Amino acid sequence: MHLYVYDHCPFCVKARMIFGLDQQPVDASFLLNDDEETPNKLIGKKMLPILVKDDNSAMGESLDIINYVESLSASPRLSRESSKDLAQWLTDVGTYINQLLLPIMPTTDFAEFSTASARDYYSAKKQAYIGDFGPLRAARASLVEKINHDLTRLVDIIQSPHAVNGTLSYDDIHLFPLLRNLTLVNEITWPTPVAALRDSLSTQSGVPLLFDLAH
Ligand SMILES: N[C@@H](CCC(=O)N[C@@H](CS)C(=O)NCC(=O)O)C(=O)O
Repeated sequence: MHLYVYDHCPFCVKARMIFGLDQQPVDASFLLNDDEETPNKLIGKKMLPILVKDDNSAMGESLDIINYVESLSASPRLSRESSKDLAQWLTDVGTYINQLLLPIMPTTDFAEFSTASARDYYSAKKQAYIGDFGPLRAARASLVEKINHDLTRLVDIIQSPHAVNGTLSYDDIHLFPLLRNLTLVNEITWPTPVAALRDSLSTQSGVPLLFDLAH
């Protein structure tokens, strides 16, 4: 199987996680962000992640990919138990976190942004819906303050250092990509239980954190 991803993309991280958690081998490659042809050919739209299965059929949508990989496993890893408090927390953080993270992405040394045209493509597309990156970058300190506060609220929601609800669930799949992308931001203050969960989910899934690329 082959998985096409962008390294910055939270949905792609969800898909990458399940291969590690289920110990299912997969080849993965990072497409340039302005490569429209490859995804269009595979699934008829410009969206990653995309899984090309062993029979050469292609599948989009991170949750469909996760469910497919789980269906191949003799012992699926993910409980469907979900936490209302975590869902609310993710909704709250979702109201502003892209304002912090999106402007950071194209200035980070990700494979998908290794050409100027790929970086420009991303910046133009994202600014068209989120607004100019300039003012958002200027608001970085206040956005960091907000997420640092919200990370302290997350502590009470975490049940175990190895899984947000105590046993691995779809909630871990929803939470980890955000924690991973926050490792790009040097000024984040990590409460110990949040850092422990972040590190454990990285180890369990085999998806590395991004501290080396932080700025
Ligand atoms: N519902 C999709 C969403 C995937 C998605 O939004 N992917 C983004 C990257 S984070 C994408 O490919 N957007 C098109 C683009 O970047 O041009 C899923 O869960 O897989």
